[in-house]
Amino acid sequence: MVQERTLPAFHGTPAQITRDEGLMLYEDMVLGRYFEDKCAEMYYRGKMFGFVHLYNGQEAVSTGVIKAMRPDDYACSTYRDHVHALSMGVPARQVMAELFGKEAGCSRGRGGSMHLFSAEHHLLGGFAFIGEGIPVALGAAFQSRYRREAMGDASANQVTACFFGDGTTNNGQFFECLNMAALWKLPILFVVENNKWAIGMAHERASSQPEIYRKANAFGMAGVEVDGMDVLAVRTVAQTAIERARAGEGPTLIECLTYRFRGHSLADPDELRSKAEKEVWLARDPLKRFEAYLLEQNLANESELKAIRQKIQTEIDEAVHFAEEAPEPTPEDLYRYVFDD
Ligand SMILES: Cc1ncc(C[n+]2csc(CCOP(=O)(O)OP(=O)(O)O)c2C)c(N)n1
Ligand SMILES: [Mg+2]
Repeated sequence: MVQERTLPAFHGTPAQITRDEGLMLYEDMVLGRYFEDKCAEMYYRGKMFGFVHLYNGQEAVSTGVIKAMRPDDYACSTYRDHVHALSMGVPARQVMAELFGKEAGCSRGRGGSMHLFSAEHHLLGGFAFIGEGIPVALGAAFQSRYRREAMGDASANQVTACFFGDGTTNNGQFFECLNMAALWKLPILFVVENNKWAIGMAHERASSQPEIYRKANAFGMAGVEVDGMDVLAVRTVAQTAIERARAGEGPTLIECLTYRFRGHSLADPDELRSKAEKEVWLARDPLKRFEAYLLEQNLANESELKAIRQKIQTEIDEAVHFAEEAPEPTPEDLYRYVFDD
């Protein structure tokens, strides 16, 4: 048996969430999972081009953090961005159309899988370069504080969630931005999705201190590790961090221990990770665990959960149909959106 850094199973109590909250969280996780499964299918059928990085296995992080935020809060993603976009409320059809390179996509078909963006849904972008989103998120958090305190706009109390991977925490931008965020007490959550691997590099081989949350300490920042396969555990930690950020008490570094169920991208044969390791983590599937919790706690019954799954499947089939039918960008528009009109 491989030794894995996991946290004890989270024992939620019925009072912890309401039935409506439970169903909302479940629906968001099913949406993320089914959307990605459909992407794999479409990619292998030659409908999408370039690199496509899926989020299967990590759903509890996106749902746990983003669904604890307000709709006017901000999120910044990486190239593994489809599910963050969906949790932020970007319609599945707009995300799918973007992956198909269509004008109706959330980035007008110019971005593709790694560059989802929606001003309307406060999604600050997916970024192909690792760590590139961290200073962008820092800027979003800075403008909230600046508008509120320097410009007297009392409504400017938005919080920003910045997602990135374990490998990315060895990049300079991570350290620079943590320093500034702590110094200026910015309303930001640095959410590390520690899935143990950076393409084919094992986290322990690349990091002098593999317990990433401890790095917060160097900046006088709150740091916490959480079971990233447990949506309620993530949600609880996120709620505390969001409250702290909104109250002007500064940032939090949240390390979510999670795992990706597929290769790094759909072009990766995924031959480096051991079968034993994969089995340990597959047994902790966040969607299955939460489903069992909802049933055990009598927050939902099997037929209600099935109805949600069917509803989401229909939504995704419809998104594919929409993306297939949507027009291609026209050649005359090749230089549009390159510079601000
Ligand atoms: C600045 C930069 N350097 C290198 C790369 C190549 N690269 C793409 S993904 C990746 C690994 C990132 O791993 P991690 O941060 O753990 O995220 P994960 O893929 O596990 O979600 C690297 C090094 C890149 N995209 N950008
Ligand atoms: Mg990783």
